[in-house]
Amino acid sequence: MIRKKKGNGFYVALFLCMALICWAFPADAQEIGNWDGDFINGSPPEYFDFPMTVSQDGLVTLVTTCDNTFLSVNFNYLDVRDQNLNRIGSYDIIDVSPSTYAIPLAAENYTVRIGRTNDVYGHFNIQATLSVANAGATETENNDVIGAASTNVNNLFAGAIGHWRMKDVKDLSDYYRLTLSGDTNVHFAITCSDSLTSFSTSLSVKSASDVTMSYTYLSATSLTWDLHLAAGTYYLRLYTADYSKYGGYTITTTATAAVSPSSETENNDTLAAANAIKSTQILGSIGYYRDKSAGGTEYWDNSDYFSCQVSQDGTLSIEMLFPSTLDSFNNAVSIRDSSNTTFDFAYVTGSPKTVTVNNLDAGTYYIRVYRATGYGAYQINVSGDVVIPAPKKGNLGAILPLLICD
Ligand SMILES: [Ca+2]
Ligand SMILES: [Ca+2]
Ligand SMILES: [Ca+2]
Repeated sequence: MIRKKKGNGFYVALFLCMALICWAFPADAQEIGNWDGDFINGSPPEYFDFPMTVSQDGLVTLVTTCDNTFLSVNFNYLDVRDQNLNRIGSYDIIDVSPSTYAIPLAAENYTVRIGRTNDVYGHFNIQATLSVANAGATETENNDVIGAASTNVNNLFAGAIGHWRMKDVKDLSDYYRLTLSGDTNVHFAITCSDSLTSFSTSLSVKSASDVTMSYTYLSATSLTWDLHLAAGTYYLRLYTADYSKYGGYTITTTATAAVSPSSETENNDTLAAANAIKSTQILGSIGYYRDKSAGGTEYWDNSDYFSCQVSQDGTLSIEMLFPSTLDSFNNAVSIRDSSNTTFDFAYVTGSPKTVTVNNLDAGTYYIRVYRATGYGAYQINVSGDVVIPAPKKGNLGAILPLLICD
């Protein structure tokens, strides 16, 4: 028989078929143990131990098949033991064959013990299978406390909680670090196992000092969560307070800068900390949530101050453009003097909004954006008799003397 050499097309097709099969039929539970033994009527041993390695967090199912002479409602048991041979959680009574027992276990080494306490006897077989909680897990255990938080590429936070590690010890808490370089609209898309959904399972955003700033519940297998966070380092914590809950979860993060480039250097919340404008166009953002423990007195960015120089008998005019998320009679933009007295203001409603003050003495004046509700980016176009300082010499300044020497 003449065999034709298969072209690349064949392998591409084969790969596509395999990919389709894998997609259509997710990896089944994998066998991690298959053990046999015989209890002898009236003679030892009274139990058998089988080592079992769990490679990833998941649900381990133990199916025991045995002779009728071993069946009992009182005199036999099957359990999983930890590294100290202490029983973890509950156990199975084998009163029917086959008998099924499932227990969520973390990645560890365990011992499966089958035993008897009376003269039940006969042959048994135990099959152990592992159904991995999250094949795409990105967490690095042990991440139970804030100091051990994982940092993940692209802020993809995927893991599992609720699995036993040893007697009386479960993985109930996973921490992740999230660092933002500026005001950011953060969108979390969360999926989790049905066995984990609960109003006792929470996802919280925490400050660097481990104080909960906001939280949501994993009350459904798919949900979204939107936060508006200021620059800083935050921590995400997955936690379940319900011992019956376990499973995998995946959180994908979409982080969108509120404004880029920003004209602001926070914290600019007071007149004394005003940002001197470097251009007649100001780009800023307000209403973003902060980690108060990292400095500042308020959780929210509620005030932005900018300063500018106006020439003698001058006019200062500002035009503010803003999105609907900031549009409110609770928010205002104003022009102020150096004693923080308001000359004129406008509510942040119906973008764009203009404020103009005339006949100013030469000096420094201030623009204040104040927000009580909402969040978002804004643009302020400054006009009138405003003196913008020449930009500071950067690298050019360092190069110039060399040119002169030449
Ligand atoms: Ca975990
Ligand atoms: Ca701001
Ligand atoms: Ca501010």
